[in-house]
Amino acid sequence: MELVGVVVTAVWAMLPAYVPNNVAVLAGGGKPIDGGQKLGDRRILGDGKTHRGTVFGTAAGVALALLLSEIAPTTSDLLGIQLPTFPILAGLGLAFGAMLGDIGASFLKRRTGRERGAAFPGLDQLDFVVGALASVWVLAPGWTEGVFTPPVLLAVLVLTPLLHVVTNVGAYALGLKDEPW
Ligand code: CTP
Ligand code: K
Ligand code: MG
Repeated sequence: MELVGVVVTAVWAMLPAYVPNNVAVLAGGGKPIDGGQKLGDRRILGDGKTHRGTVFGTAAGVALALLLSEIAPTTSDLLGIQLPTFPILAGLGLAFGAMLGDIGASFLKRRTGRERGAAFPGLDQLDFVVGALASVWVLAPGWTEGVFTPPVLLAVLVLTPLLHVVTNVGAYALGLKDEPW
């Protein structure tokens, strides 16, 4: 596959994992997942991880996966690149996995003494990628191995931090997010 094909496939395949965290920012609020509980003298996760954000974020990612599956044949013809469709377990793995990765990162942030909203460079940009890839590999291993070939995987690892920085600075500039990370 040519470079353009690899890059387009990488972004396409990761879209259901990119959307959940951004939707959670818009939909978040209400009861925190950790119920306000602490581990030692710090919150388990903090007020930034809510049931509502997680449910709406996951649902948005799954919905996008279904939509992409619908338009995959037409888009593939248009671009001359064979784009994958998403079995339901693949969509769920990518979307919920992205949320899980972000939740796991908050757990680590609290354990390392970082308050809600504090930056953790590196972790902030890759937590959801690791969560999404690990989850989709567990839920849909055959699909994952077929789509995330070594070049596509490399493109994901290079492009995602860049896309993450751009989206979050954008959301901050628009006043949607409290911090630009
Ligand atoms: N959000 C949510 N539920 C999630 C993830 C995010 O409700 N599972 C919402 C919260 O309103 C959160 C906002 O999206 O404040 C921004 O997400 P994020 O930057 O991940 O959370 P932070 O508030 O920065 O908290 P943390 O330090 O734990 O990452
Ligand atoms: K985060
Ligand atoms: Mg944050």
